[in-house]
Amino acid sequence: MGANIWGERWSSNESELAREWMRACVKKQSLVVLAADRYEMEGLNQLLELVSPYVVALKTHVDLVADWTPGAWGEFCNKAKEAGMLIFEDRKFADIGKISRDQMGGVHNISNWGDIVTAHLISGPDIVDGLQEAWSNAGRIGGVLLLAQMSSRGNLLQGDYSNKVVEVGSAHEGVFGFIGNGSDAEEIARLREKVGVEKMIWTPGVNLNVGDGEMGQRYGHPREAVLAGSDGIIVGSGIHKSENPGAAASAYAQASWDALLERGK
Ligand code: S5P
Repeated sequence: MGANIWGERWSSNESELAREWMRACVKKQSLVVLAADRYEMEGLNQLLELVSPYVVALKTHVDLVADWTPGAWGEFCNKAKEAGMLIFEDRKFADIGKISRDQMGGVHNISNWGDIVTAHLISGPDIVDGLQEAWSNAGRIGGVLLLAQMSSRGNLLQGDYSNKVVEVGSAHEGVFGFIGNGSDAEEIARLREKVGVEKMIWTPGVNLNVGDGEMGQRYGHPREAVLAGSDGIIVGSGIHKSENPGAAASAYAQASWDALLERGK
């Protein structure tokens, strides 16, 4: 399943996680990654119930949850997995390899439940090895999304730095893909050209209402992002702040899926 829709992206891809992502997208006819930025377990659980059929990956900021406990979190993650979602902790690791590895443990024990994490490459490539070692020690597989671009105004992930992230990340098996700037289709298209067909590009900064968001956030349209090369649209407030999160998630799923079909690979 997936060959007709993802084309070469599917047929030439050997990454287990990438294939799992592509397969799950086809099953749900959606490229939606939900940024579940709610700050209490009750709100998170409610949100999950409303949006499950339309969401393919659940993006968390575990340290935002005020009433977090290992038990409540474990149940929440299990529900998401049962509903066919990958779990993506957007931790934006940036430290040296061994510390990043150990930060996958600690209080939140991310390596036990996270399938994907974000990292900056600012400290060098060992960060990817460190994160992979943590998954390996936990007996699990996982993938790193490197920040190659960002959606926020004035960010420094540009030019040579951005290119270097793609160069190093593309050659590393532990890298699932890259974060691109969903608010700017031209930037995504340039990123896709450098990334090639193998690695994923997931894009935050998308909203059906394009324009400026809170505190320097910027939004582009999900359709434009996918047509330009995004494989996963990361949507936060467009869904969790909507009066009807289920209907909103369905609309984002439809927009992303239609755009993927239009893109043709
Ligand atoms: O460049 C980035 C990278 C990320 S991962 N810009 C972002 O906004 N994000 C994340 O995407 C951010 O941490 C938040 O959880 C989500 C966007 O949320 P929204 O409410 O603006 O859609």
